[in-house]
Amino acid sequence: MRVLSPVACLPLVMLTLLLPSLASAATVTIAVRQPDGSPLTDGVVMIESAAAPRAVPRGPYVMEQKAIAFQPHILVVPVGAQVSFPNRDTVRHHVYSFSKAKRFDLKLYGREDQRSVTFDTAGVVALGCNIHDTMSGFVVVTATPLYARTDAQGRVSIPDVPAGAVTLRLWSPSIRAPGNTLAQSASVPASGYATTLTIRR
Ligand SMILES: [Cu+2]
Repeated sequence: MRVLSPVACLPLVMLTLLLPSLASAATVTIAVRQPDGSPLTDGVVMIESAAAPRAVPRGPYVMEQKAIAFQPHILVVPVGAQVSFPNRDTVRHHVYSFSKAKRFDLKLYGREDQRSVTFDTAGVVALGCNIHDTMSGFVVVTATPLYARTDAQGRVSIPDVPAGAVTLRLWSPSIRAPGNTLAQSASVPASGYATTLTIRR
């Protein structure tokens, strides 16, 4: 019988310690449908799991003012992210928010001028411009690193979700519910999880 030396055993022990955490991470796939069955393309899906680490900002995060509009219309960032607000227009903008998650006011500034704001509380921050009433945008600030925007088919695929109990949270400005949010609990098996969320009228 061959006896393993303590040195040869060491990698095995390390592998055993690593395996459970690798094996229990699953991919969650969600299709989001509007009441008429068409895909919801401006949704943000966030998965809350007690076993997930806290989201870490990896910027740069940019919300432009371009052609008298916020671009992108919706920006998702982790808590603590610093977002710059460059003005790409020839006119001046005055960006503000009255949202609970972040109140701020960037006084009139002109072309290629830049201001930045740090978002330190999770929640949805609605943006407006004091000069242009039609300008509307959102910064969605998330504490969980497990998030994604729905694509053109209304789908998200989120890897590395710890197996076990989670809360699926869906936000979209078009959802007519408190906080424009729908929440649902789910149990994610290690083999992966797929579901369809349909927004009620
Ligand atoms: Cu403006």
